[in-house]
Amino acid sequence: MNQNGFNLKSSLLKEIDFYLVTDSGLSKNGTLSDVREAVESGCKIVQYREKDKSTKEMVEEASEIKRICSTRAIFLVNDRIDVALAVDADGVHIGQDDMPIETARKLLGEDKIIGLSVNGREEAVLAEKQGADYIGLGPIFDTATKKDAGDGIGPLKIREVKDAVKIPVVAIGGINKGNCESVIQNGADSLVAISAVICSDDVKKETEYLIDMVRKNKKIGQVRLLYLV
Ligand code: TZP
Ligand code: MG
Repeated sequence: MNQNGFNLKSSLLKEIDFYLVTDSGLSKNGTLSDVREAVESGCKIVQYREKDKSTKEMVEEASEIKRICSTRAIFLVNDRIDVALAVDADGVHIGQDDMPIETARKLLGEDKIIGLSVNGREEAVLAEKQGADYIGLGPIFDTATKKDAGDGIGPLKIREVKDAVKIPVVAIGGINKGNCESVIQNGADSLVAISAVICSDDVKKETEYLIDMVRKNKKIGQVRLLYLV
């Protein structure tokens, strides 16, 4: 529970649709503008991902993002536990080669959110066992945004992972308007689309489109389940 009485972990489970990840190197209008527009369009989770900035710059930018997210969106920091602690972010997103999750948990405490990147079922099951609050599964499709991401695993892998864990599964990597429906139809709780959103002319429009698409396809999935029962 944060100071506004907002239970972050339960809202993470219920409310995530489109998940914004920032990248100042790719952004057309700048990271702060991307965050502002996405949050105003209903995005409920933002991850600040910066690879080349100084720690000082990151702490300044992260405090501004935290202010924009306020009570409207969950705010996570990629990799940098120190930056997350410095600005009292809602949590972090870490990769397989970052700080071990148990150590991150000791530093951040039980109330903060920790997301872990995984590439398949085995890593997903381990992430859940180690206490991850959600997993980022990918790359689903080939992507040029993360040079060392490897080949796309394909949307069918989402179902396999989803069936193996209880925590939310966020799909990432090469997702765009043309392929996003298959991602949700295969069971992802949420999706990240970095370049498809922040390289576009209209971040608001892209965010709204993706949120609508996720909600619509989740509803269709629920109706299908009802008919199967
Ligand atoms: N992790 C796995 S793929 C990826 C990250 C950060 C990049 C996703 O970017 P895009 O532009 O949505 O393919
Ligand atoms: Mg990382």
